[in-house]
Amino acid sequence: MSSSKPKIDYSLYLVTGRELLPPGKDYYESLEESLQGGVTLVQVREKLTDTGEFIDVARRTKEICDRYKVPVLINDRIDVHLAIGSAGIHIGQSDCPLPLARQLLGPNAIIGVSVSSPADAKRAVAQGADYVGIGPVWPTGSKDVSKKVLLSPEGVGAVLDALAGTGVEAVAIGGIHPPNLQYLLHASIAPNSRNHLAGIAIISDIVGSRIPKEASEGLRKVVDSFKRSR
Ligand code: TZP
Ligand code: MG
Repeated sequence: MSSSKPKIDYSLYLVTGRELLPPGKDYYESLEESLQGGVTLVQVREKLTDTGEFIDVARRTKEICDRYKVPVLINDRIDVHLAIGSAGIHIGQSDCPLPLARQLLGPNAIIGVSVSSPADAKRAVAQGADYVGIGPVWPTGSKDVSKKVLLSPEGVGAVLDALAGTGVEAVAIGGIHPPNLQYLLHASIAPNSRNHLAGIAIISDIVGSRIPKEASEGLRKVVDSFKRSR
């Protein structure tokens, strides 16, 4: 087991969601194709109530990702993270509080937090988050965001300003697809600090694709060219 914190490439962060697979498409096949297309980080976010089943899915997911040297994070479930030895977890605002998660997992686990405002982001930084997921940016079918404020790229930029100089990286999430990606990356550059996104987190554009390799390649190309230009 590694004794130091892994360095994470947040460029193309795949969040899983098996219910969005096209009919007949196998979850593991889709995952592997997306890794071939350039996914750099994977979060297992499955709506499984059976813990044994969740552990099986997470373990197999990690076995596949290990072959591509891509780290795996587990949504919310500290027990599943510990069971499979993943790189860390991702928590929402009403999941296990970050200070407790850090205490339980130790300094070397990656802990990411969902944030939707500059205040959320500042709190996450103060409490030791490794990265934040900023969203929802736009409407999406993969999560009920009906009671959430949709941030738009300008709202993402305000959160990025709050992170400037902290060393905490950020991805955006929610309704991101090829036609709006370029706009998101440029329009979200923080107005006061020029801080920018480290990457994007995606469910449906990749998981919902019949050809996840191509979907991932397309997104990755845009992110890479944006990051090269900064
Ligand atoms: N958190 C905010 S929006 C969202 C999550 C998990 C879903 C994003 O999925 P998609 O399909 O990429 O819009
Ligand atoms: Mg959660």
